[in-house]
Amino acid sequence: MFESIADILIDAKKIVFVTGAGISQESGIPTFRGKDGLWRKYDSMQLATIDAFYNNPKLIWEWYEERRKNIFNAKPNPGHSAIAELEKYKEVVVLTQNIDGLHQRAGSTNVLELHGSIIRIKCTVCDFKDEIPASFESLPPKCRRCDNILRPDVVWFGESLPQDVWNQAIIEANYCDVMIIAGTSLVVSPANTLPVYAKQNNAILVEVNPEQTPMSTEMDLSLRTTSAKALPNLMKIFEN
Ligand code: BJW
Ligand code: ZN
Repeated sequence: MFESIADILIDAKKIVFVTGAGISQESGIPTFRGKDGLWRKYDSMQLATIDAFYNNPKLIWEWYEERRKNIFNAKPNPGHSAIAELEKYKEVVVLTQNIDGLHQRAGSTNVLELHGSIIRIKCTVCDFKDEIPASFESLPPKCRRCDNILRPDVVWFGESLPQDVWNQAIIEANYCDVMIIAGTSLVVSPANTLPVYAKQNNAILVEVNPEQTPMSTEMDLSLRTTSAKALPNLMKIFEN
């Protein structure tokens, strides 16, 4: 099995990764739907929708601030590093649903953040956007341009993905030789359609996930282990 992936990777010109919360699990960041997942503990509709935010902006902000601190203290794991390392040998694009910035901190240079970023803020009214300062005076923070409340620059349920990012993600999925799908349950649309675009254009699909996903039967290969174990192993084929 390993030899067949090795051949595929060595021949590939462009490799696209589609990543989700599972790739950061070994950095100590909880997933959403797994055993210790956030949506097992909290109701997603009470925390990850614009209605929930307007209902209680302070609560939502406190939740994001707690997660931001955890993410700030986390480090990229060998899965993130292996993807970054692969840029030495191949054209690599990372399409991530994660908002944690760990791919970039590991050194990946071509990352499209489909669901936004926890380190950015945007205004609920005007087009002000910025990086989050070290700390806020009070929550929810106010826009310095129009004095309305700011929100985390992330994509909640029922909201569109950033149009330019999504359009580029479809292009990347259409034009890759190999798509490696790591650490995502593939239940959230539209990100879960990316492997379909790749498959329609004859890309090889490889899944890295200890559990099955709704698309497992479409994969050319499924590695049923964690990304911090599987991805560095895959990259060993380029050594020597
Ligand atoms: C490991 C591992 C290890 C563990 N190594 N692997 C009905 C009403 C309204 C909307 C909808 C509806 N029906 C469908 C929709 C659309 C909706 C949707 O898909 N909902 C489904 C849940 C049903 N999608 C949207 O609303 C999206 N927008 C949209 O569609 O716009 C058009 C539209 C507009 C209006 C109405 C309808 C449509 C936006 C989706 C935004 C998702 N936002 C979140 C929160 C982001 C901010 C934050 O973090 O706070 O994004 S939700 C959450 O899910 C987060 C993730 O990015 C996303 C995906 O989760 P992911 O990454 O796959 O994680 P998990 O936990 O699900 O899976 C982890 C996997 O890793 C597991 O498989 C493990 O086995 C594995 N694993 N350890 C490798 N060590
Ligand atoms: Zn504003």
